[in-house]
Amino acid sequence: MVGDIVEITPLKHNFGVIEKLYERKNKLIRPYVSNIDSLIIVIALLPKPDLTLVDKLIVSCYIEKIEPVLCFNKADLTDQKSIDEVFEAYKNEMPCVRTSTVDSAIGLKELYGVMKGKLSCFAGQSAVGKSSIINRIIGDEVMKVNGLSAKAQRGKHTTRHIEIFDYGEGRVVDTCGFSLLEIDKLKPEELAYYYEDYVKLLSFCRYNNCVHINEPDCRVKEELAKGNLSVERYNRYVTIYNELKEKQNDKY
Ligand SMILES: Nc1nc2c(ncn2[C@@H]2O[C@H](COP(=O)(O)OP(=O)(O)OP(=O)(O)O)[C@@H](O)[C@H]2O)c(=O)[nH]1
Ligand SMILES: [Mg+2]
Ligand SMILES: [Zn+2]
Repeated sequence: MVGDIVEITPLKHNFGVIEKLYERKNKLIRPYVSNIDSLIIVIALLPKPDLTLVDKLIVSCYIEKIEPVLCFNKADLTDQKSIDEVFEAYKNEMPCVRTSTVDSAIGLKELYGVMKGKLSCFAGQSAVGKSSIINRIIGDEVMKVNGLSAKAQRGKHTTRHIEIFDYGEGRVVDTCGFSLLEIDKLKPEELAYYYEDYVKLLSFCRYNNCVHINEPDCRVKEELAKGNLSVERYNRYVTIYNELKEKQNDKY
């Protein structure tokens, strides 16, 4: 896996043999990387953000003990208010940065700050601008970039390989865009433990194993009704819960 720490015996012509693979501190299947410190989840106005995908990536990060960062790129095309609306549900939990790789390069300094001294991996849908940001960070056109297909408003899957770059103050991995993700090895009733706000409220729910969906006297539902939690993110939580439930039912 890209990110693996190995011992090799060098052979001729830039070939080598892997002799030993060191234990991985974490790994993700999508993107397919190991040993990363933070995952920078990139969204943009176009392609239309799939926030369920974002939420699944965040859960995967927490499972693997990776720090998630939310990055809203192409900020030059969006007003601050629309970006803040998306950030609202995440900003207490993780760094949320708006960026642009064009014109005056909004937010890139802030992003550098978050990435400093770490191995950061970029992830997200095709054409949100992952490779464009990495080119700005490296200060060179190390990765090819490409536009959206005009008709479908979807990405063209320009990046087709995963590569680590060392830029002096840290290391960064570019990855291929994707739009589907399944969370492995998670029981539906475990999902709520990966939502910080829900964990904080659990002790106030009537049942100590409350999954905050159909149980009576659920504090999460009360806070939702009061407008203290994001209803959109909660609805996506229920979607992911149901997906995990279906997967579980398929198994037995
Ligand atoms: N307006 C605007 N366009 C941007 C910005 N960043 C990237 N783009 C454009 O968005 C398109 C996609 O950029 P890429 O960097 O190739 O996107 P990617 O996320 O690496 O895509 P894949 O490799 O397919 O996963 C290109 O046409 C870029 O020029 C930005 O900040 N503002
Ligand atoms: Mg790319
Ligand atoms: Zn509850």
